[in-house]
Amino acid sequence: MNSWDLFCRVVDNYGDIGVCWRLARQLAVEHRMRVRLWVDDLAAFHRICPEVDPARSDQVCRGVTVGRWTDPFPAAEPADVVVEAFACTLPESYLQAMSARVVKPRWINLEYLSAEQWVEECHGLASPSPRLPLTKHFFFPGFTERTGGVLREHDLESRRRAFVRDEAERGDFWQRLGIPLPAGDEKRLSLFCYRQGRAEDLFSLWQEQAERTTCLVPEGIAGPAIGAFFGQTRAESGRVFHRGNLEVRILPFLEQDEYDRLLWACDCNFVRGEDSFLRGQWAMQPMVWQPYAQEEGVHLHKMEVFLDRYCVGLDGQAAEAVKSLWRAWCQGETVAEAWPAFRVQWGELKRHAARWAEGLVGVGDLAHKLVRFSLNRL
Ligand code: TRH
Repeated sequence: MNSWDLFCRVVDNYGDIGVCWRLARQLAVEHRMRVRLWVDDLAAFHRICPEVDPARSDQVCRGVTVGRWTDPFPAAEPADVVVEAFACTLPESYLQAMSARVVKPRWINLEYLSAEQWVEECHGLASPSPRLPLTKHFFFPGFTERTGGVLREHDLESRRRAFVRDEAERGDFWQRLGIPLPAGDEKRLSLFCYRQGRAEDLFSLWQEQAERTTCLVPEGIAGPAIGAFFGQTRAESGRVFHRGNLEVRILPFLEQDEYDRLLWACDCNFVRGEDSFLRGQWAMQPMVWQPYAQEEGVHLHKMEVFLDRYCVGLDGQAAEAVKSLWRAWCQGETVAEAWPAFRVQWGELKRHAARWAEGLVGVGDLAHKLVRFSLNRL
């Protein structure tokens, strides 16, 4: 079970490729697997990994072979283990090649991360193909030991700890971004969100706060709010806007490991979707999550079940502050009241974030569990 093919379709945004790229790297580096990652949109991939050349159909990047997923699909010998990320539907010619193998490949569908209870029951279920001699297994990431766990590189926490303890390393980081070191009472926040969040409310509160606030926004995010609040139509990377005690800086989209450092370096992080959401948890700072919007408010339910888990052990007021802010932020309601209550709780929320992350280690690393699953369970 040494060769792996991972298939990723970039639906929209960066979560699909973000998760697949982390997993591919982990399988190659930590588990010494031969990994091929098939991606249909190399331009999106290039934004989180600038080493990937969108013009090349076949390349090796950090130990992973990256192939362009074209239609028709190129002739390729199937790997021992085939991971279909997020039900992306394998190319027919590749499925036929899998069927033709004497020893059939392990075929695993990697699902989205969810805190819902049913995930435990569905994790590992088999689905025999009605027309081919192949069986697909469902692998569900999740927040309990009985799920597929969450992605966590073995050295993640040691790298994070070294970074937060080493002033010089943090200084180098800010310098690379072209941002001065934080001043005495300044607070830094990263803001990665969808359109429904009322960022202009936050800007309005932060400009009036006694402390200085620097808000770091990836290029292309919160554009309308920035435009409306600062009266600017251009918000490309490198621009800096001021009003009152608030400074908003537009960052280029960062390489994935550099984005992790941003989360470690900020006092509070607004995260979204799946991958930044998890990285926000490993950063051990107060965070605000916006799930990816789904029909009929399914995402709001997912947020509530996560909140139920996340708030265990938080004192009543702090838990209420988290819930109120996340709910308002996700539903596009004003955060004018919820923000100050949340800000007051930062000390408690930071301690809690560390406890939460320590507990999360116990659910197991997804890449490790996936390797075991491919060997034992099928
Ligand atoms: O981009 P997203 O909104 O992705 C979403 C979700 O994953 C959602 O579940 C999925 O259904 C949908 O896509 C199709 O948010 P997410 O999951 O946080 O992914 C962003 C990725 O981009 C993550 O790997 C972190 C990375 N990133 C960088 O590498 N550099 C950056 O500067 C930023 C802001 C993000």
